[in-house]
Amino acid sequence: MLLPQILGAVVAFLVACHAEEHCTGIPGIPGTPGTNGLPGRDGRDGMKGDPGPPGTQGPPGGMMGPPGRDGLPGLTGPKGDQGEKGERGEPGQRGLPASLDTELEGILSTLRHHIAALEGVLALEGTITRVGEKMFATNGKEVDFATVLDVCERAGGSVAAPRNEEENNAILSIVKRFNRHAYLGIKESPIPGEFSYMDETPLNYTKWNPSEPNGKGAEKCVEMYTDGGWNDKKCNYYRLTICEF
Ligand code: MAN
Ligand code: CA
Repeated sequence: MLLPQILGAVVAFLVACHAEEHCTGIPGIPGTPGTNGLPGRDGRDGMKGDPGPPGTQGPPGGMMGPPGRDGLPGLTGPKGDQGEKGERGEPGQRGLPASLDTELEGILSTLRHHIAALEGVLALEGTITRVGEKMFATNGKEVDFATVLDVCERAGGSVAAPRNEEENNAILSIVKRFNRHAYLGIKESPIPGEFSYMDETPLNYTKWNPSEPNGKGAEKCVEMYTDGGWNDKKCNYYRLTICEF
């Protein structure tokens, strides 16, 4: 109770007491105020506030990782096509004439000697014979004409074709040595009875046996008899292989 109120109460009491016969004692001084009570209940929710400022941007959803390491090398691929032939190189330096190069002369002399020795052995066996620039040779085998052609070409030569009497005799020496007929490098042209060399040039020498050629287109190859005479003959017989080089 505040001081003015307290004084009011005292005054009111004194006035009342003075009016009556019997006065009761003076009321005591009001006690001290009590302690505060417990906090009251929560009040009602306030009004909704304004929206806050936007937040900072977060990290992107699926970020790409760093590149991986290189893989192992692959298998070797197939060989490529052959390139085009290169241009011809510059000619080399001119050497000494063989006659002035003593070392080269020595080598040549040895080679000549060795070749002469080998030729001698083969001639002794009767498998080769030399006529001028030409050499005739046999392997001693009897085969059909197509095989003679093939064998001679593979050896780097061609089927023996006599261009004159001397060459005919050289081939004859091999025919006699093996006692076998041999096909010659001569064939019938599309005109029956007309014969040519394998390159189709006309014959410049012949040694037909009497009454040959008589095949009239049915005997397209030519064989040499053991007396050196020629006979037109079918190409599928087995005859001695003789090549020329
Ligand atoms: C066989 C064949 C012919 C040849 C005559 C010769 O018939 O060899 O090529 O002309 O004999 O009598
Ligand atoms: Ca004939």
